Amino acid sequence: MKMIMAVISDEDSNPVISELSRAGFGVTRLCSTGGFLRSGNTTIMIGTDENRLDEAIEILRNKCKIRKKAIPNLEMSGGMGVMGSAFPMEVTVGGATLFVFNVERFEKL
Ligand code: 2BA
Repeated sequence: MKMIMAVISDEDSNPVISELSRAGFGVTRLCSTGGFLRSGNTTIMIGTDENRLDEAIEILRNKCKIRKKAIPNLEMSGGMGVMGSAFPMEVTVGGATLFVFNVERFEKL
């Protein structure tokens, strides 16, 4: 068994989760915050048989849209978080950041 942990945009989370559920995957959604933008994103956990791993990843690929976003220019300020300055910068957001783990044991008690 495999566990996919995917960080996705909040905007994509409902269509992704609906499609995964429709296809019979078990999904857990976690509210998360990106370390760089310090804004909300969604992390989903999908436990699946290895033979359906690519199918789950294909759903993520099809439903997670890549977008450009203008944000205040970011400066890290010694532990005080992210501060804005005058000139916006463009970052790519969306898509999905995936981590795939081997699951040693899976049980429902
Ligand atoms: P954030 O850390 O908020 O990053 C959002 C987007 O900002 C990133 O998208 C990337 O396009 C940009 N970005 C991040 N660090 C940057 C930097 N130092 N300079 C310029 N631009 C930068 P993604 O790479 O697609 O990441 C989306 C979210 O996935 C991240 O949100 C974070 O929550 C998670 N993530 C990405 N890589 C990760 C990793 N290696 N480990 C854990 N979480 C990760």
